[in-house]
Amino acid sequence: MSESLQPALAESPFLRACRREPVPYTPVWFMRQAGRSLPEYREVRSGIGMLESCRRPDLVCEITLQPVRRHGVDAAILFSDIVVPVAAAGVDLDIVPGTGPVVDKPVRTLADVEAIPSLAPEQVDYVTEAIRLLLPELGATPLIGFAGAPFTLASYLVEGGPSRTHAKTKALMYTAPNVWHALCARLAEITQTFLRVQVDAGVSAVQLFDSWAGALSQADYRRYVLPHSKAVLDGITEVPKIHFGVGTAELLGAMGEAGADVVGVDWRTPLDVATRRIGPDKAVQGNLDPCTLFAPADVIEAEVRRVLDEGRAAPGHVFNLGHGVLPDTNPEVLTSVVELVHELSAR
Ligand code: 1CP
Repeated sequence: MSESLQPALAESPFLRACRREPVPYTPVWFMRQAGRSLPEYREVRSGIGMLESCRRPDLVCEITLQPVRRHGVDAAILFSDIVVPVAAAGVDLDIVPGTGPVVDKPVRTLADVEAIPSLAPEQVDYVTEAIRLLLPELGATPLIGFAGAPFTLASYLVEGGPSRTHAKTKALMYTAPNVWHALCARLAEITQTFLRVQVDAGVSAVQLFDSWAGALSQADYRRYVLPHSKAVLDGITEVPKIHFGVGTAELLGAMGEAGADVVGVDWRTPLDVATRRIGPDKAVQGNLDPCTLFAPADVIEAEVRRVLDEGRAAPGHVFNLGHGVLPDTNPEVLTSVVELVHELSAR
């Protein structure tokens, strides 16, 4: 990156909002902004498996840039997946089209946990290389690095694939807490290394996805999950940290305590209510319902206004959806939401 671009990057609306500083307009990006909603994504991915595409720096660079070019979003997110570091460490898994991550031998015992190797930074050299390619292309647009939090990763490893109830995961937690904590500690270490690689390569912020933490009561979250997520987040001090999960209304305060600068909120909790739960020293990110994008333009505009209004209660607001872009979303609607957010929030 050229030296002259660095001040503009540091003062970008996204990073200013993360730091709870005044912004010229509310910054916006979308979780899963790179992906199947974009025809240009489907084209470059055709015939290439998901994990393989995450390991090809040229493809990662191109796919990460696509939504920035098309929508003019205020941040890019590295194209990867939460299971990439676990696969890089040597766990036998695949990302199956239409399903998601599938693990060959689910983790159930202490021996299974001990067989999960650590991640050596060199095992994800392709991530460093992709970020090196991306930074000059992005200029003053911040790049967000990310990883999966221990609970959400553990769920895939214990269940063997996506789960609605996370029943096997919770059963392990309750019946063999020593195995559970050993598993989360190992995953926290892998996640920590993966985020460290991205920060060292120059990402401007990180997001820790604990997408499925909302399946837990607050008491269980605090007991079984928070210490491990906190260990991950405490290890990163150089850049703003976003912490996100779905259905986490009752966990928002605790997720902030885990060490986030910005707490991601899904569409179920209005941002002013979320702010009261999180406290005045953290920014919020969210929270338009991804399904709103299938509504007529006047409904979308009213909802964008509502989210912006409720977001004013927070000391910093990064506009986003309440969860990822759904694959059949019309990309033109996403572009129009970026324009609307910028227009309606201009100060
Ligand atoms: O643009 C971006 O946001 C970057 C790309 C990205 C991110 C941030 C991908 C690409 N995956 C992720 C994170 C991720 N992966 C999360 C956390 C975010 C969230 O809650 O949505 C989770 C839970 C996963 C796991 C995963 N990987 C799923 C969900 C399965 C389930 O349990 O419901 C799926 C479908 C995948 C595969 C995947 N990851 C990414 C893409 C584009 C795809 C689809 C690939 C394909 O179909 O070939």
